[in-house]
Amino acid sequence: MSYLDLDDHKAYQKWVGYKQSRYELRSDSGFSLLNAVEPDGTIPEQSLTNLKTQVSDYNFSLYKMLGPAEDHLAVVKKVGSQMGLQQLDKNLCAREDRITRLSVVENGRPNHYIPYSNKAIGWHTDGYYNPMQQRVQAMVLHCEQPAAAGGENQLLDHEMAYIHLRNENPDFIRALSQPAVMCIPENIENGELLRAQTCSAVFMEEQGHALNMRYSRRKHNIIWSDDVLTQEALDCLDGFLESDSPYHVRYRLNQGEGVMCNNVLHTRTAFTDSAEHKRVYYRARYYNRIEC
Ligand SMILES: O=C(O)CCC(=O)C(=O)O
Ligand SMILES: [Fe+2]
Repeated sequence: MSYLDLDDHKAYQKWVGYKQSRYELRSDSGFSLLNAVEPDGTIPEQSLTNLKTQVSDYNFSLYKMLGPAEDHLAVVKKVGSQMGLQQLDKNLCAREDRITRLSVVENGRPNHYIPYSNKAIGWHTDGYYNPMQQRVQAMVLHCEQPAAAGGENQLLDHEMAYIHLRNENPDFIRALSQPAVMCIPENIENGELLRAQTCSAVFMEEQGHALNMRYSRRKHNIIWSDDVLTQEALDCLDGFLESDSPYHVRYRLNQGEGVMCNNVLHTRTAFTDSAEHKRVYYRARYYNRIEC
């Protein structure tokens, strides 16, 4: 039996109680929001324990490098692998090693994708358009350099969104667990098929014990089931995402800081670059989860 089983109220209530007790720890004075990483990307033992415990509790955790990195890309790779992340996603715009450098690109191919602009990005989980067999289950987002202004992220444990919806109406979970509730049309550029249409559920159970979420608040280019329940579930989810719940975390990454997560919901605000402060982030997406 699982807490994700809609008929198992006992397991569900126990899990909700557990999650809440873990969230209470975040306001303790000893709570470590930023966990140390060495400048070469090595994670000290105590830090690794903290990071893993936090990912197990909240599905995300933050780190901070103890000194300037020579090579941020190498750090991201190393940090990911110490968290047990190996299966990197291939992405249309990723460099050869499959980790994407995100910065404003004035000219060039990725120009029309929002991540490569200075625009805000709404609530989403990464790779919501990937084929099901290439589901993104974890990611690392790392700041090499913050913008001159703006570019803050919000993070929200997708399990808290699930709990909010299920408490409102368990049928919302049923609707959003339909295997084709969300369809992303194919991506064709200059007559070339870059990605076939993909349809999937929003909520799915992974390996019998973990929750994965595929979602984007973008209205453009997503076809949702048009039944009433799905629409109501989406309204309820939108309302929660736009609220200021105790589970929403707002944070602007400084140089050498990053987030590692089991693909939680996140956003970024718009930003302004200057000549000395051009925002550079790295984004690594993985097909496996951070297991603790
Ligand atoms: O630039 C950021 O802060 C986040 C980017 C992001 O969420 C994405 O590219 O999926
Ligand atoms: Fe993202």
